[in-house]
Amino acid sequence: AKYMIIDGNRVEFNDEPNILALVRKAGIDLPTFCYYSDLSIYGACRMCVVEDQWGGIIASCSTPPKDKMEVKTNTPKLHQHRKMILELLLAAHCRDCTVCDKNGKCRLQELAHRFGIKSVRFENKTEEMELDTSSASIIRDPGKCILCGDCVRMCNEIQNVGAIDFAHRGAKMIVSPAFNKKIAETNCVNCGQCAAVCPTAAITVKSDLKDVWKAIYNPKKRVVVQVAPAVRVALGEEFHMKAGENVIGKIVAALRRLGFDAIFDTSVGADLTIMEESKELLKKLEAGENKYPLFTSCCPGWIRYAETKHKELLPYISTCKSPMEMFGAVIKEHFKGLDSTEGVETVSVAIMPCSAKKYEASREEFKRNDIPDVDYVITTIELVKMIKEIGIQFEEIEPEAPDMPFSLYSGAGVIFGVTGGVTEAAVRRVVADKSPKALKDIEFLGLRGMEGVKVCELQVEENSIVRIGVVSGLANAEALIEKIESGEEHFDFVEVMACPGGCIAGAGQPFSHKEEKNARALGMYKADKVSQIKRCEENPLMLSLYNGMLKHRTHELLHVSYRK
Ligand code: HC0
Ligand code: SF4
Repeated sequence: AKYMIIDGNRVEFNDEPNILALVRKAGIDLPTFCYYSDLSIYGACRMCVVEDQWGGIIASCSTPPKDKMEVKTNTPKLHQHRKMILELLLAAHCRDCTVCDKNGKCRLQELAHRFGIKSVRFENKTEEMELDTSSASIIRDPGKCILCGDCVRMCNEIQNVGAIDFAHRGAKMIVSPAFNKKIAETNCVNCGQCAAVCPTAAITVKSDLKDVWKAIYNPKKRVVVQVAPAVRVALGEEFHMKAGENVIGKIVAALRRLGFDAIFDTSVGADLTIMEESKELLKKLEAGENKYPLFTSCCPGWIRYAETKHKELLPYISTCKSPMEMFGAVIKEHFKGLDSTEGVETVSVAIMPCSAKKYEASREEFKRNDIPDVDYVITTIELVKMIKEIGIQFEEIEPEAPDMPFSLYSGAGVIFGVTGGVTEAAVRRVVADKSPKALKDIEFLGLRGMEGVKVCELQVEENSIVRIGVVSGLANAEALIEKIESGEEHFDFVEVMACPGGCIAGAGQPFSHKEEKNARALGMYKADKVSQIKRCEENPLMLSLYNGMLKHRTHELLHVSYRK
């Protein structure tokens, strides 16, 4: 086997892409800002340097391992070098840590602490830079940028959006939208993936906590909350629990203690979505060959991408509102009568793993009589902050169930939170065979797994094969769209989620690497496994909704048109 000598120890390698990966394999957590394993290597931060056997300093992230090469990670030269970089960064950085959104989570703060930096030898050159608060979902604070470029590469390479880039040269260099525009004036799709990889608070997800607290403390408001599928498998990570552990019962209990008046699960909305979307799919299959598939509509980042880059696809995107917005409309309708008799006003809050949901909730299409169906969206991380602020001992709290009358949901609704889940839920609905064996077969169709592109075929009736594409990450979506438009590939149904891996990897979730994301995905499927209801149509709540509130109002309450 090939090997390197790292700090005197032999470390074997085969397909590790760079020395940094090997160093980490050797159990050394080399400090870095800009190395994020899913992105291309940029080598900007120079923190991950190592010394070779001739005393040369090399960036370990951008150097491939070489057989029998010797490096050291801990020498006086390296120590000085890293301290110097940190001090230079700190000299150019805002140091209002105590009031920073990333306080306690900032990589610069963490490394300054790790290196015991007590003072900075250079003059503080921080300039007051204007915040960009134009977006409904993210805030840019260029004064806190350390130019690692992770956000730029995320937005370009993974999301194919290119809303932000480096501007100016030398000391004036910043990351910003082209022509100094505000982020809301660009093609930004609000996915927040830039914020998810930002090591500092240069890009953060906007917070709506103030408004939510205000509503909770107002006795004239009935504050109703829904919790998205993916939140349950990630929130525990912030309380020393394992990634993927399903903590929905604890979340419900915590929400009650926080003062929410009624607590529901967005998976109910997901069941509604499949009831509607499967109708569209069957209609489409009946109508026969079409160049374009039916695209899913539940991801607001994807909707925005289609609106800005692929208007021609809009007629082929499902008219279903997202589960959040369907359920939002149902919730507002449900409490309407009670509100007027009790003299209160229902405020609808959604807890989402996603930053784009904030933008979705603010869209005009989701207002009826000028009132949004979902008033506030807060992220998983914002909910963590609420729980910590009040001091609820999350690890100790006993699980509780959501409220009537919307307390039932299917496992199919829960798996919406992971890439391929929406499709699997739809497939369970449209196949005629409802046996346990058929359910198992669907599990192995190829819809599961964290790959960014999945293709599979499904036999619905004797001689009809349905071709399905599942993509996550918008660059993957773009590649698939190109194949569809050129006629190279044909699909009947395509699921698109903007975030790589689906909602479990949304920008509102705790910071994660591949391992956590994989564990969260497994957690979603485990939640389905233990649920007694496997298909949306088996959820008794659907029957009562369709015979009641939705009887003549599915179009009004559950569908939307983006074709402006
Ligand atoms: Fe998702 Fe959803 S699955 S988008 O990822 O469809 O955010 O979790 O809530 O709406 O259900 C996010 C997650 C949702 C919606 C659902 C869908
Ligand atoms: Fe790019 Fe998404 Fe960030 Fe917008 S939110 S700048 S689209 S990465």
